[in-house]
Amino acid sequence: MTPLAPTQHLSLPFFTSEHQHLAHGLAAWAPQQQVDERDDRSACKTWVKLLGEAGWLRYCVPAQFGGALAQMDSRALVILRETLAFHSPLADFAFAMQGLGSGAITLAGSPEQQQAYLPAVARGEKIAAFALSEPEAGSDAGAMTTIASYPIDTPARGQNDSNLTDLVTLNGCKTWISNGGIADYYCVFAKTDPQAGTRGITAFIVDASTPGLDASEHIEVMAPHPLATLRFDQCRIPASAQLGELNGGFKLAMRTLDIFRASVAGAALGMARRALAEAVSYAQARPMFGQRLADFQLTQAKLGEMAALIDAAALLTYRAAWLRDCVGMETPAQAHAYTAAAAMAKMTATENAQRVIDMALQMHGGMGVKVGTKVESLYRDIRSLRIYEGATEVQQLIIGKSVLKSLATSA
Ligand code: COS
Repeated sequence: MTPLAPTQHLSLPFFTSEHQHLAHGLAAWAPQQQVDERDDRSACKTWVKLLGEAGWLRYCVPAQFGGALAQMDSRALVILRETLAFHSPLADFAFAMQGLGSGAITLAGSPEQQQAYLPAVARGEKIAAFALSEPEAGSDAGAMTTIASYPIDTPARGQNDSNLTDLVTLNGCKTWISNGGIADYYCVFAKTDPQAGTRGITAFIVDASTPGLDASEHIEVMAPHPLATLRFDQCRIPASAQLGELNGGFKLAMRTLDIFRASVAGAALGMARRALAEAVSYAQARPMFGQRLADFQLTQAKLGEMAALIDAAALLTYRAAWLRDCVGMETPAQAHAYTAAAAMAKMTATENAQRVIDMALQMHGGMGVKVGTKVESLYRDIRSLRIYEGATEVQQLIIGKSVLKSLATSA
């Protein structure tokens, strides 16, 4: 029987009664869904449809465009991802990518772009994707080489809006793109001023059916989910597809990733909580040397360590989400505090979850490595979270820079 996602932590002062209501509703809904996940692409589409129909995707966009809340709420995102990941990491993936793939439109889209994409994302009718990484530009996102060229003499959007039908041409390659191949559109980041480094990148919305875009190269990974390489070959889009300011794409990508960083920590937390639940139930049932596995002090010590690792990650995760929701990011000091807190949460929650899941697997003995057991799949599911949306090493860098900056300021 599937265990219920724990909800005791919702009494912490980070959360309101609305968050509690959301968590209880989702914790009851999630185990009732039966999705055959053997084909990750069709399963992901099914999850998007189910999540859309049940209204959970409405937390990915603001109320003005069909969302559940006036503004995106980090604590709600954390609760949603934690609870979904507890039940199905693929359901969490489907949810998260709707948010990440629409986040830049929420932050910087024109009213027309927001109206054209966000309500459909919230209903699960359009599948979204975020295309930043390239074969030689992962952590170093600014090193991307995909080029977006405006015809000579054609102003970019915002400079002269009468030229919105002029075409921008994309050439290059994006890889590790989640939802690649099943998405209806991609938020693509490309160089518009190749000499200007991170200040020469612009975002564009590219519909999946655009000629010159090939998303057919599926990448197989250890925890299957839709992932592809995108190739742009003379791919022409209207200038009206420009998302946000010309050459403002790098900051837009960073701001989008910032919103979801705390929620990646939430997903890791959900997987770690599930591993602990599996370990406890196995230890209580498994007879060994005339008693139960749970009666051994060695088992109790491990369970204690797992619980503490989870709580440490949870507190950092909820703090980061609370900072964004309740303190805000209006001033540079606030934005700086949140960015560092989100990086700490993402790093700690994903690293701790990997340790917790490994301990749970070890406790299961041979059963832990048997394909099809929950801890075996969690062991594969958690691994990529330490890499994507800013690897642990990138989070260390962000935190380190922040420490230097704060100490220099206070000295
Ligand atoms: N919000 C807003 N602006 C930000 C920002 C943030 N979170 N982080 C950086 N910026 C701004 C900086 O303020 C700087 O602005 P100016 O040009 O006005 O000075 C600009 O962006 C460049 O910042 P920086 O010099 O720190 O850029 P780096 O190239 O050194 O990159 C890291 C820093 C490594 C932190 C960044 O590239 C990063 O986060 N990489 C990970 C990318 C990632 O997550 N990849 C996975 C893809 S999605 S699965």
